[in-house]
Amino acid sequence: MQPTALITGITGQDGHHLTKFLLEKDYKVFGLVSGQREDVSRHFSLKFPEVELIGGDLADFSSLLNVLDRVAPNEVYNLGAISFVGLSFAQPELTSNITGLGALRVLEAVRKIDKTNSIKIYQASSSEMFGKVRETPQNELTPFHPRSPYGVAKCFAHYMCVNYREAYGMHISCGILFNHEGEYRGKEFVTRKISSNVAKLKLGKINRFSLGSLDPKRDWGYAGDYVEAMWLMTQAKNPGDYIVATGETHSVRDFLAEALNVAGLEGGIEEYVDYDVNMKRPSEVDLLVGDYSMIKQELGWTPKVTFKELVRLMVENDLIHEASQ
Ligand code: G4F
Repeated sequence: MQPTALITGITGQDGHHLTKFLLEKDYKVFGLVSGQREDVSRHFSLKFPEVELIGGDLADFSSLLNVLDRVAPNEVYNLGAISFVGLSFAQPELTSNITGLGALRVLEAVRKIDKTNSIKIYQASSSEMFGKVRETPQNELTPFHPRSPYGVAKCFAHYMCVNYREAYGMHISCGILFNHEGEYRGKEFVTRKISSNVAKLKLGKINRFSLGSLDPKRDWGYAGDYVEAMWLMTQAKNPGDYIVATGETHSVRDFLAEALNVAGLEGGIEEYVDYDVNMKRPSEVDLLVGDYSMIKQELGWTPKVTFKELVRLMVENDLIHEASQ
């Protein structure tokens, strides 16, 4: 029988990659979309006409019950969240409601609907939970110390998943995903902000642009690789929590320098980039790097796209995109 998946946050970056991945595996895919984002839903439907989008909201429990009742999925991927860390400082309550309580509503709705305890759940946990890191590299046993309302909300959601798994025997897995980027990344995130502005510089549309601190270091992988890890977790006999990362760390400065290099822009960072104090966060995560040996050993997952390939992919994509605007 054709497997069925329900994805929350389907119109986001990971939703795009996961939808493509599951359709290639012959899944019937349903997506939860909030009514306020009609333009986004229309755009998504043009790209993936075979996917059924259903109105509902992570802030509304009864809408989740209705969607689950109608779809009867084999797998639920909870990717929906207020995912921009910067915004979470300005809207901590909204972030807690959607990113934190939203996950709890999904768990509780599945528990109510799923009389045979057969639905498998994937929860998008995050390396932001490590925050002020206690050890390097971070692994599944590293304690959490979140540094943003987003990180705190993700910790809440993560521990709820662990509790529902232990309390009710549900098949719930959390992927502790480190930063993952690509062509569908929103322009509010630093990698896409860099790739799109570097493309504009190259095409002569702008002369300079602004960024916050260039010092923070991240473990950046390709989102297309990471959705395979999500799927492997839902296929596993036993659920679990896994680090999904590349094991390498690079600063924002490294990403910027490589992007300028790919575009063939010489002259150094100072020639193109100003410092924007407004990008400074009340508390920052300085360094993230993940140890993915557990998922490699248990589920056979490894990252494929390297850092340099990722930067090239994003800059080349934005050169095409910006040239057509
Ligand atoms: O691209 P960012 O906004 O990603 P951040 O905060 O690491 O969060 C992302 O990764 C998390 C996984 O660890 C996810 F959970 C989360 O949903 C999201 O996908 O910022 C990366 C770094 C930060 O240190 C930020 O302060 O870049 C620094 N930065 C410097 N200038 C900037 C800028 N970030 C943004 N967004 N814009 C700037 O101009």
